[in-house]
Amino acid sequence: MSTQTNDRRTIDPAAIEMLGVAEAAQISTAWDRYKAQQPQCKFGLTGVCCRICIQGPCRIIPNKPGQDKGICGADIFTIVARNIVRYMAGGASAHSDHGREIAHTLLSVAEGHAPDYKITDPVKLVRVAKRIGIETEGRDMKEVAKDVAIKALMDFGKYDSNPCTWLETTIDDERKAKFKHTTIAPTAIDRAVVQLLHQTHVGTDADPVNIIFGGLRAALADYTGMHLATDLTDVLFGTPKPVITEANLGVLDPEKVNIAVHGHNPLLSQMIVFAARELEEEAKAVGAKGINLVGICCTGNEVLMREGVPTATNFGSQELAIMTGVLDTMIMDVQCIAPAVKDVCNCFHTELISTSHIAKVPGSHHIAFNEATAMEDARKIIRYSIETYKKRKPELVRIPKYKKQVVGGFSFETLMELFAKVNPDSPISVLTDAILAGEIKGVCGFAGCNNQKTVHDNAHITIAKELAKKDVFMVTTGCAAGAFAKAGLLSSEGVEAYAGPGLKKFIKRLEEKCGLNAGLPLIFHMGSCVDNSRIADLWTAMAQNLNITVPQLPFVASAPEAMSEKAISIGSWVISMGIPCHVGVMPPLDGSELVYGIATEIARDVFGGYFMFETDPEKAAQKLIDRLEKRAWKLRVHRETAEKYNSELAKIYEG
Ligand code: BF8
Ligand code: SF4
Repeated sequence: MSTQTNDRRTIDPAAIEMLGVAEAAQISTAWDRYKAQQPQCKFGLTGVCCRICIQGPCRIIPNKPGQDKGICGADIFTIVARNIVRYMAGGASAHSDHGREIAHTLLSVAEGHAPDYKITDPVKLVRVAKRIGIETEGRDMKEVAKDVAIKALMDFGKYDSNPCTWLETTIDDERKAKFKHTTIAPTAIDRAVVQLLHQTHVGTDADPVNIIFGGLRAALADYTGMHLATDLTDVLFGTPKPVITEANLGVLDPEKVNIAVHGHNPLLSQMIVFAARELEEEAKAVGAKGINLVGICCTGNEVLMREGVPTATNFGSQELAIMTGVLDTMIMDVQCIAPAVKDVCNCFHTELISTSHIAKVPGSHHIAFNEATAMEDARKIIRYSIETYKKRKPELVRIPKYKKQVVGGFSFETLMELFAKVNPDSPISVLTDAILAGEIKGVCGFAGCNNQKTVHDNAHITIAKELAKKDVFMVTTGCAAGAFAKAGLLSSEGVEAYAGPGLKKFIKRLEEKCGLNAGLPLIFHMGSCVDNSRIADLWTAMAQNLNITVPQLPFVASAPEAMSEKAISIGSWVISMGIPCHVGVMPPLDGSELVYGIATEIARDVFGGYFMFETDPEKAAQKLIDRLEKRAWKLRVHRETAEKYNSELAKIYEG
C-alpha cells in the first residue's frame, strides 16, 4: 500500500508517469519505502555501529566517556574501517563469482561439456592467451581456451605468492611496483576475500590503515575477477561492436510477448536471446506479433552491447517496468534484483522467473539454468513466457511513450578501431593528442547505480551535461549507462544538445570516418559493471601512450548514484589505480575523521587516486573538471619543459 503521495524523486519521464500509476493503484515502490525508513539510524549512516560479534551491536558516541569504544575496546576508527572494507569483500565476491562462472563455462566448452556455447571470438582468445603467457602458435583453439580458462580459475585459488595473472598482465609497471610496495596485490581472489573477513573478525586487526589496505587487496581482487569476466565473456559471445538500439519503457511492445532479462550474468541472458529468436513462431501461434526482449541492469547491458537488445530501465525504476502491464516475464539471474519486484508482479499477470540456485525470491517460479543444458533451459523460459502472455490483462496495460535512441557497443577494441580510422598508426593518440592540444579536457568514466538517497538519474545527467559543456570525453558502464541511455545522451542527440565546441569537434571528426548508420553518442557505452575493466584498459593505454603514470593522466571517475557493495569495491580499486573518483552518496565512513581522511587525502599521497564525496551534482561536476584541468595543465607544462630542455627529469612529477 502506498503510504503517501509520491513526490516524484526522479527525472526520468517514464518513471514519473509510472509513479502516478503506482500511486493510483496504491502499489508500494522503493520511493515509498525509502520515505518510510526515514529517519535512518545515524550510527549506521556514519559507520559507527559495530555488529561484528554478538556482544554488539556497539554504537559509538565519540568523546562520551564509556561509550567512545565498543565492548571489546574497539575504537571508532577500527569500527568504521572494518565496516567499510566488508562492503569491499561483498563486492569482490559478487563480481568475481560471476567471473568464475564464465571461466568454468569456457573450460566446459574446451572440454566438450557445454554444447550450446562456443568460442565466438578466437581473435580475442589469442590476444588474451598471449597476454597471460599461453602458447597459441599452431594450437587448436579449444586447447588454448582450456589453458586460458584454467589460468583464470587459478587466479581464484592459486597458492603461490605471485600477484593474480589478470591483475599483473593488465596494469603498467609503475602500478605493479606500487601494489607490490604497498602489499595490496592479491595472490588469489578467494584468499583476498577470506583473509579480509579474517582480518576484520573480532579481536584480529584493530589498525585502521592496515584494515583499509586489506580492503584494497580485496578491491584489486574485484578488479581481477571482473577483468577476467570481461575477457572470457568476449571470447564466448564476441567482443562488442557498435550497435544501434533504444532505451526506456517505450521499448515495450503491446503486441509482442515482452520478456525482461534482469541481473548480471550473460551466460543466461545471451542464451535467452538465441532461444527468443528461435521460438518467434511459437509466440505468433498464440496471437502475439513476436517476442520482444528487453534488458534491465547489467545483464541488460551485456545483451545491449553484443546484440542490440533495448534497455527498459535501470536499477532504480525496475519495479515500474512491471506496472506497464505488458511485461510477461521478468527473468532474474543474480545481483541487484529488488525482492519487491515479486510484490509488484502479484498485482499484474507478470511472472518472476528465478534461475540461479543462489538467487531465489519467495513466490517466484524457478527454472534452474545449467550450462550443460543451457538452450533447453532457455527454451523452457521462453515457452513459459509465451504461456504467461496469454494471461495478460488488457485493462491494466499502460506503456509510457518515452524512448530514446542508443548507440552503444564500445568495447575497448571497438574504440581503438574507431580511433584507428583517424590515426591508423597510433589509434590511442587520437584521444591523447586531443587532450594535449586542449581540444578536450580529459576523460571521465561514469559507473554505478541508482540510490534512493538521490533523485533518480538526476546526478548522472546533471554531472554529464556539465562535463560535456566543458569538453570532457565520457565513457560509461552499468546503471549510469542506463540513465544516460534513457536521457538521450548515448546518441548524437546528446552531442547536438550538450557538447562543448571542443568535444563536438572531436566526436564529429570520428563520426565522419566511422561509417555507422547513426551519429556517434555524447557518451560511449562500454558495458556492464564488470566491464569497468574496459575503462581501466583505456586509462592504462592512454598513460602508456603519453609515457606517464596513471596518476598523472587527466582521467577521473564518477559514481554519482552509487548504491551497492560492488560500487564501493570498484571505487576502491579505481583510486588504487591512481584515478580521482567522485561518489555522489556519502558512504558510512564519516564517523571517523581518520578513515575519512585516509579515503580522501592519504590515498592521494600513497596511490595518486582518492575519493571525492560530493552529494551536490553541480559542485561534483566542478570538482571533476578542476581535477582534469589541473592534471591536463601539468601534463602540458611538463611536456613542454621536457622538450625545451631535452630533460627526462621534467617528466617526473606528481599528478
Ligand atoms: O552491477 S550499476 S545497481 S545493476 S551494482 Fe547494480 Fe549498481 Fe546497477 Fe550492475 Ni553495477
Ligand atoms: Fe562490539 Fe567489539 Fe563485538 Fe564490535 S567486535 S560488536 S565493537 S564487542
